[in-house]
Amino acid sequence: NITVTHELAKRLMEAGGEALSGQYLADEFGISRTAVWKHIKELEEKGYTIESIKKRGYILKEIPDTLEPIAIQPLLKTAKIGQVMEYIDSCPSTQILAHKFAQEGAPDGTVVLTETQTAGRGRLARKWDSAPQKGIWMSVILRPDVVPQKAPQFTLVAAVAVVRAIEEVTGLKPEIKWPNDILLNGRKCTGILTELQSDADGIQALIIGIGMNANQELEDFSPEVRDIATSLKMMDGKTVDRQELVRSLLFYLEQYTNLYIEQGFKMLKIMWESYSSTIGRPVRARMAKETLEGIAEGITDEGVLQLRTNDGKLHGIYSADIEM
Ligand code: BT5
Repeated sequence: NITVTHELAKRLMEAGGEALSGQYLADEFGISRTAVWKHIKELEEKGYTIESIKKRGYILKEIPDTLEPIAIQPLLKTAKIGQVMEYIDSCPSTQILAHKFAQEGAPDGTVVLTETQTAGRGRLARKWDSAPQKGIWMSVILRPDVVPQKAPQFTLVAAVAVVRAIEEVTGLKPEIKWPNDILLNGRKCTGILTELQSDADGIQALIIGIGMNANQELEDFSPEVRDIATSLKMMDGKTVDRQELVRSLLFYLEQYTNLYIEQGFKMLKIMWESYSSTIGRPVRARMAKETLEGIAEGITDEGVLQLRTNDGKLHGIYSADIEM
């Protein structure tokens, strides 16, 4: 059954290249050595490369490049986020799926992952380009006990988590463009979309969508975004381990959402500002009804952008597209 295969993959991954004997595994799971062998075959059919050495046992050599839970969860360092993981090869949008799962009662911390989206979306119904197997297209369901007005701050908290994960896994140094873009060399490598399910009792669920360009080449992007987008691989020429990236991202997302819920935005604001490419710079903020130009002076404790126009007036910007 699936849980034994899952557990076996976990043991092999944790063994970190050491051999585990068939007898040891059989004893651990209370099954026969033949049954262990069958589960090994099942993993091989999924694309795992497992070496079996006479008298010593099984060594995991390679894991397929997939975002299936079985490849991610064993080494996941979180208590909550990602403990439940929904995976689907292809879907219109993980946001749509996550909304549905949330309505059906999916627990706090449920993660939805896919290899490609046919109708990936950004803010204001804009399209999100989601090349198959090249990125991380993910939605996280959170059920924090906070008022709906705080929802936009989760975008900023998630942005800090994204930057930390990219730094940790690749060594690259991304910047945050308020409110939801992560940039490398001025090009967008990640977008964040926070949506809300709420009623009279408050927030039922927050759906945090994260789209991260990992291993695309320029030609993997649609012509519309080729001039503005980049991937981690395009920055340093290295194929990034998407599984490690997801684990790191979920780890920091848990750390920082906990910090936010326990202590508010104060600490995170300091981190956010240190990664920001917006603050202290002249910017143009395009909003639904007007466009303002001025200096982005900072963000408030609520995450509202403070923009000072040339006439000296300070404006609080809640939502806009920023041009620099
Ligand atoms: C965003 O919107 O940046 C939020 C993107 C969220 C995507 C994730 S993927 C998993 C989850 N499921 C979904 O369906 N969505 C979430 P916004 O700030 O509105 O930016 C959208 C704009 O970014 C588009 O109009 C394009 O100009 C540009 N764009 C589209 N795809 C891109 C890509 N892959 N990389 C960089 N830029 C892109």
